[in-house]
Amino acid sequence: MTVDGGFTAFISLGSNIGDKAMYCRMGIAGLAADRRTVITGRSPFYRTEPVDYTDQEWFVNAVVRIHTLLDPFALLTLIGAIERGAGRDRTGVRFGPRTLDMDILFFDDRIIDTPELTVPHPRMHKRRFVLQPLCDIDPAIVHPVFRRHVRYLLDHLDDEGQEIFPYDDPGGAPLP
Ligand code: PH2
Ligand code: MG
Ligand code: MG
Repeated sequence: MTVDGGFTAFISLGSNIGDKAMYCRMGIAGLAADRRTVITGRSPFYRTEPVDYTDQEWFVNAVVRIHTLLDPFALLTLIGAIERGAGRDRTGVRFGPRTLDMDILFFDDRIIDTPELTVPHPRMHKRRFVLQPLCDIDPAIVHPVFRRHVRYLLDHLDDEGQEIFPYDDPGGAPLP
């Protein structure tokens, strides 16, 4: 299905509490359930070493591509509602454990810098758990600030301390 006049966005999903893959699937299902948004690509799931705040459980991470009629701020509101529906509690430590985190990585090639929303995501270019699933969907996506393909950013990551492994997701939906 295609929709005229919309936008292409990439959204990361991450969970490190409880049934992590189930929470990521909830995030994807929440996007798909919105009538203004269509999932057009989905990466495999990965089991990933925590970064930034390392004293916490490993994550399950994935990325989806969507076609949406929502503007970036309406999309952010939708994502917040999906996160809350998955039991997200924002009282904990920054970068700490969460049932479901969904971040807007790219929104077409827009650059947005406001207190509520920064796009592209300000740390994505340093994170293997984001760049690898992005490359699985399309290695030729161009980062609009650095003007590099995501494949280039992945190949030039300097931090080797970010292990990621394929996650065997028996309950997962088939890839599109
Ligand atoms: N999210 C964070 C902090 N650290 N590490 C991994 N592996 N995966 C994440 O999704 C993640 C993280 C804050 O959003
Ligand atoms: Mg977030
Ligand atoms: Mg995040």
